[in-house]
Amino acid sequence: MDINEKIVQAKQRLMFRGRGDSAREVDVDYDDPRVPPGQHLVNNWPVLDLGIKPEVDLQDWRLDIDGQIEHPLSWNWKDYQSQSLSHFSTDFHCVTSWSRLDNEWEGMSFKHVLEIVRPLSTAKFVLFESYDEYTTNLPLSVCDDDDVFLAHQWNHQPLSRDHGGPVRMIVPKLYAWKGAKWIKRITFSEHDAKGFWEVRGYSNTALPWSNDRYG
Ligand SMILES: Nc1nc2c(c(=O)[nH]1)N[C@H]1C(S)=C(S)[C@@H](COP(=O)(O)O)O[C@H]1N2
Ligand SMILES: [Mo]
Repeated sequence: MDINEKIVQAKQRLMFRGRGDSAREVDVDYDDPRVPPGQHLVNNWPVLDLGIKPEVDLQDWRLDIDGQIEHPLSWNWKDYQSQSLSHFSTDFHCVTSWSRLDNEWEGMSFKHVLEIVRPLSTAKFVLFESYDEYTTNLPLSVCDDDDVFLAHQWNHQPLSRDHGGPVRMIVPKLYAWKGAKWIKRITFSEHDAKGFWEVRGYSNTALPWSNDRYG
């Protein structure tokens, strides 16, 4: 599996293009209080990845959760499905400037994950790893929120491979790169470790409402 460096560089250019540049104001929808600064609405759902869309059969799919927790685990598809699953309706903000409102999801609340694995008091950060070798990182305090979840259905259909199926993370309050598609492993840690885009100049905090795009 090779990450497509051209795609990586093109995405970096897109992200940095807007830095301090008033020309981007044309994209701002001032009338919609749900659209963060510098974002515009789309009706479609663009696909963003590193040039790899891993194909993970349900019978091979595993989600490992490990690190500073009382109960490390490895869920297969049946284990995942037997957990308590919920519905979510959330907005989606990509740092390349598009936003998509009112997505309907089914998935597993991250609070439920935390109840099962029980982080130790030393756990302060969470690292997410994907089947395409993508990574992204978050403070545990940010993941421990009612609207953070693992998603396996979007608008009442199984989450497509393009969008990160079988299962991806969704963190609605942050730019979408913080939501790992094709999720494979979640590791709780004492220390922060930057993920794929965070080491390439994206913000470590990724707050759309603060226009917080670069690190
Ligand atoms: N595994 C993985 N997750 C990923 C990415 C990726 O390249 N690989 N790209 C991120 C970025 S930059 C964005 S904007 C969203 C895009 O999700 P979408 O393709 O479903 O719109 O996924 C995020 N999660
Ligand atoms: Mo993105």
